[in-house]
Amino acid sequence: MSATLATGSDTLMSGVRVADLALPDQMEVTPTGGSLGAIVHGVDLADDLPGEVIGGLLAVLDHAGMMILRGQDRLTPQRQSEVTEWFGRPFFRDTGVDNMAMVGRTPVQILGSQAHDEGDVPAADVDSGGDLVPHSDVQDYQVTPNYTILHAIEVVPGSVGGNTYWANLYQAYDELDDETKALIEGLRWMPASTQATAYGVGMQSAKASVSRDGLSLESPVRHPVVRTHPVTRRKALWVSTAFTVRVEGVGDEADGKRLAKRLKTHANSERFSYHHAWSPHDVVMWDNRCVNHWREGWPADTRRTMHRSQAGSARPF
Ligand SMILES: O=C(O)CCC(=O)C(=O)O
Ligand SMILES: [Fe+2]
Repeated sequence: MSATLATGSDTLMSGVRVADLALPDQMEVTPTGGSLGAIVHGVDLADDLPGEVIGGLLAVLDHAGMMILRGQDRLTPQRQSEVTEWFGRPFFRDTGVDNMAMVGRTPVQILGSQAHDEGDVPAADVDSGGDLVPHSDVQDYQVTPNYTILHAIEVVPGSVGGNTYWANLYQAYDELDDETKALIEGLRWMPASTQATAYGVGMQSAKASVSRDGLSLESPVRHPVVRTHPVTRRKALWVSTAFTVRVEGVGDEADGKRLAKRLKTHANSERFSYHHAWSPHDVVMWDNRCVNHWREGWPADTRRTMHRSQAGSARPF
């Protein structure tokens, strides 16, 4: 299989070499050697970091698609929310049917199947602990978050589950045949509605809205099948298993669903993916504009807690 876009010893997912980013000496950046991502050493996010280090982190993430910083045990939720703001305005779901649980009053979300034991969080508004299929975040919205940040607080051994996977969607696009590239150029897809998405994952506020208004499946949102990244200007095959219902502009609805299915199957090919087995206080950041992610569930009697934040947003093009 073509490995032209996989990361090499000095090459990031976008094709840019780490050396060409002219990073400050303090930062040590190692591409994972897999299909995307880089590991960053020498940066403690809790420190008062100089601007060139923060700028370096932003540059690495834009070119690596995903970035791992280990051992961030001094990162408080408050500091995570400040770090998140380096990447743009914090992003929150806000339609009223899709509330997510927060860490107390700090604007950082909590993902963890046990969170409802610990306070005033409605049980159904927290993570179910189940498998999540490949997606890019919040594709039920027209304006979607650029970046997601997870800080692992409690983890389960990778052997019992809870591993997270990411996929390189530039590579997925590049490996399409020319005929398919020509077919999908300029096409758009319709995602699952926010109400259906929130209802599907069991959020209380969505249940109330569905019992009042019924379940509306059609969404006004349309996204490009081929998304261009604003920094690297590379093309990504931007479809997801969780959200992409049908492609429009190719025959009837059944044809649109068939094409969506074919593209999703391709985007989910194992060779595009990289997986991470979590340790406590790993921080992983990813770029929703060019990678998909998914994760394995974990046993109900074990605890896994993530602090999650998102920043920056744009209308995909
Ligand atoms: O729990 C995880 O590892 C990832 C969950 C997820 O899809 C997300 O945080 O956007
Ligand atoms: Fe996600």
